[in-house]
Amino acid sequence: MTTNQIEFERATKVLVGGVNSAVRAFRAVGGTPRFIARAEGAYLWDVEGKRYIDYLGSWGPMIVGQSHPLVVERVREAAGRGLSYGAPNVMESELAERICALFPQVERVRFTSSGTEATMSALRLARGFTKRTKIIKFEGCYHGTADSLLVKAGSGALAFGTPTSAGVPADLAQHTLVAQFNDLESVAALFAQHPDDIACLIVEPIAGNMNLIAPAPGFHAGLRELCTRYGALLIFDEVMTGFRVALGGAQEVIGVTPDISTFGKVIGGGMPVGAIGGPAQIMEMMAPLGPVYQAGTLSGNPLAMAAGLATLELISVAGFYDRLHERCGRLVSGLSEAAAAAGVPFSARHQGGMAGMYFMNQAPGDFAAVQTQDVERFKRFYHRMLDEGVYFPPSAVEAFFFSSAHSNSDITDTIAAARRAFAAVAG
Ligand code: HOZ
Repeated sequence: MTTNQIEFERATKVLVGGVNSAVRAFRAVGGTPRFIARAEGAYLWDVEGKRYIDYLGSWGPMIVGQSHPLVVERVREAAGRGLSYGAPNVMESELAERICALFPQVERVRFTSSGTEATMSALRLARGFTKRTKIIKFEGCYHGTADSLLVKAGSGALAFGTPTSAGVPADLAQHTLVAQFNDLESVAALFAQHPDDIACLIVEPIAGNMNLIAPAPGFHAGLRELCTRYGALLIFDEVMTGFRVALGGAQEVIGVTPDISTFGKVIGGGMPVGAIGGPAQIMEMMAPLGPVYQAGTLSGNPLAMAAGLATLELISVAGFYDRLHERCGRLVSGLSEAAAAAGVPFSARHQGGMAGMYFMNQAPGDFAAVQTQDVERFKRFYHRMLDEGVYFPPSAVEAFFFSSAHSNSDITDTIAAARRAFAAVAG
């Protein structure tokens, strides 16, 4: 047995399925998960000492690469001043000021410890603010594991064939209305059916949990118009896209302003964090100013704030996102060319440092289309790439992530490995 296999067997005896987040168990690709011993720059090393080029990036946060010296230094300094206070610290205000400056409609921020907590609290806030019960989400969009949002969810839930989780009471699920991404008619029909009952519509503005699905032109403008017309709040879940596809998130790319935004991942620089942001009028419905209760012992944790501030400093340098987009584009084009050379039906696309690859000829535009890719071939490709020392997210319905730490030779090496892997899985 390999050391990874030994460690997985050990883990399965004490951790559910051997993991602490379902998608890590490799069920969607088969085989043994790699146990990571350390990470630096663009690389991960497993417990066997094998090095991988890291396109998982902890599912998004590691936009400046792993263990960036500035981030580590700031976290060390913060740790020296205490790990958690359960009382205010100045870094919370500093990070909130940065977010408010970058997102014009965000006047107030509430930090949480995870993206799940942020989206869950955003729903409660929207329901409290509008005094309505129902929400709209999209099939295949994933917003973490709050009960109301685990209905027709994407990501791990989708990969494992349980997009609607057991344990979500039907009484609650009935208030989650499900529309189709990039299909405004499906949204308009729900609003027409429930004109006075919909508190909010939550959407990943660039969907990243049914692989990466780009919004069709006018889709978000249409959502904005419908929400305004029916008095529902528009929530952009930017946990994945925020500070990842552009400094101002997907809303900067798309040019549509939501009522509430949720953030996570990059703003914690790899530490556990989430945030809700919006206009004061809405946000101040939250405790201690308003009746919507929201709280958390570790919210605004000093280490997470320090890591987030350092990461924001690094990504705010002029030209950062142009370079990230250009270099990620080079990788994506190289993958497409490698697939074409081997005659493998394949497509790929990217925005900033977030990308999608699809084992089908044309990049999909909706949930139904992404289901038609050749998942079996993806699985074989996935393992070939792992053998080659390239670590992509272990599922055909996940996006992958590029960082400023990836060098030209990382890109070249990845494309060369892909050429061999595509050749092996052609036919
Ligand atoms: N948002 C990530 C998947 N797309 C979360 C990863 C996880 O579930 O661990």
